[in-house]
Amino acid sequence: MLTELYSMDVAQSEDTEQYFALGNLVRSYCAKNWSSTNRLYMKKEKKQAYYFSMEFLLGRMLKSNLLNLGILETVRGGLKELGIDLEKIVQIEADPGLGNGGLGRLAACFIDSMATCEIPGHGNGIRFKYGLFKQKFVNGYQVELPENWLQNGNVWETRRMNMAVTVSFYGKVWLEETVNGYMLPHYENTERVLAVPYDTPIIGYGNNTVNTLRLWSAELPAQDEAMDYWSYIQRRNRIESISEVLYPDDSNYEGRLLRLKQEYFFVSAGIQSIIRHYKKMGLSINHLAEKVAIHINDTHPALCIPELMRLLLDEEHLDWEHAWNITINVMSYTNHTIMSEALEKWPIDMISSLLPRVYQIISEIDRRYVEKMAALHSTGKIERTRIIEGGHVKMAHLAIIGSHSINGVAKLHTAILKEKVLHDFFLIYPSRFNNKTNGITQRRWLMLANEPLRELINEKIGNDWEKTLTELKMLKAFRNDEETLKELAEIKRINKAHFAEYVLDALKIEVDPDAIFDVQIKRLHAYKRQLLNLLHILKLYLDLKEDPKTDIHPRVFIFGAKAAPSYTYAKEIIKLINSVAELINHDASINNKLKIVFIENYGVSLAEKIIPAADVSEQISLASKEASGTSNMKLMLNGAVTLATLDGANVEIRDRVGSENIIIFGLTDKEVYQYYQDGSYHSHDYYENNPVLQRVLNTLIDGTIPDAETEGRDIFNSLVNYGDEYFVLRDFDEYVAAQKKIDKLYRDPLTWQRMALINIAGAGVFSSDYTVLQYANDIWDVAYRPDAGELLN
Ligand code: Z15
Repeated sequence: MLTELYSMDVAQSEDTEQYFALGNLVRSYCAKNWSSTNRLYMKKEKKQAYYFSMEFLLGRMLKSNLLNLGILETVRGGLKELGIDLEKIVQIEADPGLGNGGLGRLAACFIDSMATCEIPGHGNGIRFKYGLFKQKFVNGYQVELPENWLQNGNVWETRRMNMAVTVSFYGKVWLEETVNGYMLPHYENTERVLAVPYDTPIIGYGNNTVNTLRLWSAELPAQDEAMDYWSYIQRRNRIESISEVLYPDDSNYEGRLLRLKQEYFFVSAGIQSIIRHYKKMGLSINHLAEKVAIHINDTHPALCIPELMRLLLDEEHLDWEHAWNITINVMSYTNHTIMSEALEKWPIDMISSLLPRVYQIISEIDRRYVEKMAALHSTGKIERTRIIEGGHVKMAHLAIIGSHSINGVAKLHTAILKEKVLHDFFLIYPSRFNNKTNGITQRRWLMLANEPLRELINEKIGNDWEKTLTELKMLKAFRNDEETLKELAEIKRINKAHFAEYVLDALKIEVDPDAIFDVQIKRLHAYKRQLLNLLHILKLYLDLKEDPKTDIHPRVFIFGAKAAPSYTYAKEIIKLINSVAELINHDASINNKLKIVFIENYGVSLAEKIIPAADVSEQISLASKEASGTSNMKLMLNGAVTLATLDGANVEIRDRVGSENIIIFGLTDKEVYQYYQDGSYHSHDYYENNPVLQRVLNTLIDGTIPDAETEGRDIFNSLVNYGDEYFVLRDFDEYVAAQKKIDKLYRDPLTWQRMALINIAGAGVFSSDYTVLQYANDIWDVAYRPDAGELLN
């Protein structure tokens, strides 16, 4: 292979060539199964599920492909004989960061699990030229750099020019009656964009299934090349900008025109290609819903609904009622947040000028909704739930009205949707609402990221868990087996030492593998309360300054977090954490009892290093605000003990491991809603009445923390004087007490390792295999691996 590609042999080759040679080899190795999977789906006319998502946060694929193909060890051994270290060459691959955080990583876990569970299910999204920005710290401030992940090419993708479709924007549209009585649109002056698909094989684990992730790239259509040279260059740039860059906002809506273009671009391209494929099978469009399910991942692809309507009406000439029926049966929608700032609403002007025909259809959906509901519900409820309201198109309302299923991502989250955030809709469409608790793939997050743990588990209980993660419960039998608990401790110690090496190398910070590794890795957002973590660190610092003999077990606080570039407050928190790190890490009198490690550029590849080394998993969002969380699941699966509020999937983690094996603190969702109702939270009182907290907060403004005056002042004000929106001060005391408990538990190694073991044993239900099987069964009505069905009982 090396010879074919680069006319050189192994001895001459470098890592990069070796990586691409191996990548090409793997791709051709799975090519047969890829086409046979497609042929099988075609021949059997199997119903297909398409997961539409703005983001797919895949992570590197070489090792995961080798694992899923069952050739990881063979290849590792073969390379070793050639004197090549597999670990070294996998690092060459660019980490495709085509997502922001949880939502994008969930999509990546889902496509892995769909292939493994033999679900005919594919991803549809955008091939961004630039992924999520690369984060650097300069003087402690976040600086964003472009992530040019395609620079050295991408071995996994195949460009399929023959499957390109055209997507149209702008222009004028009017309806005219045709001879056979249809009202059909005429367009004038539209801007046409060529959508070119790049397909990536998604390889199932231990089977012959290879599904497809189809990512669209925007290009200038060929006929436009004939125009004036400079207009041509200009137009080409305009068009190519559509798939240029991923918007870096997580759970925060920014109403940019280019973002709306992106949304329509991959929706229209995806649906056109689905219909084209469907018709190739020679089936009537009337039966579309029997063969196609489309899933809308958050509201970003909600234009799927009017776009499918458009194609059914304008291209297939169905009547409205019939088209609407099909559309509802095809579409389903997942809600990922209750935070109001994340809810997408596009100004009417923007949608109607960019997408005139789609806007006509949205208005008609809205008109019919209001008309139909008038007889059944109060005007108040109808006004609150209609799609077009206050000069905007509300995308969540569109998604709900146009789908047969609406799900939340954890039990608590779904309950809050039904009872609070979407209560009106729940009264209107009770049977559409359901829960699908998130999950993670054990392939990437245990088998690949933590090989020593994988081996230990296999030694103890065999490897059935690799396909059926709930089998991990067998580990409980070892809860009092000292030898197993010691082995578990030894593995954790090895992983920590390994990570410590990385920290020393990358950040020049020395950390002790015998310290507690306390990890908070997730996007920087006020509701996730990295500040609560920081205030506790400051308290420990003050305790140690006052009395250097303060008896605490050494701790390394590990943070990984990117802030949206426009999110000033989040960026101030990053700077503050870095300044506190400066203060503490260089204070000799702290005597290495405290260290802060803020990892730069946190993403999938770094998560794979950090998670196996974690002792404590910080899941401390304000109750009701984190829809699910998924790092909580990855960390528990790797034997970390969770320190958590009763939020998102933390509640289900507690139910699995029992209250003795998780540390819970803080307000409940009910209490938070009670505070909202009676308006009785006054954060200033906590500052006034709690001397410890007051002393800690004063460090933000009294010069204790170097080089963070502005940030310290702003953050102090937000907490003390401007209401403390996320109840940080309210939960402070309980958090400190919970941390004390952690310290005490950790000092009793057997107790701690028993907790770790029970967490691993209880993580089985959080496999995304199980999650996608439930989607397949309850929502999409598509087939799955016959023996996987038992997971559903
Ligand atoms: C995102 O990553 C999530 C929600 C959003 O609305 C957006 Cl725009 C991005 C996250 C949730 O915050 C997290 O709790 C959840 O686990 C994840 O989606 C996957 O459902």
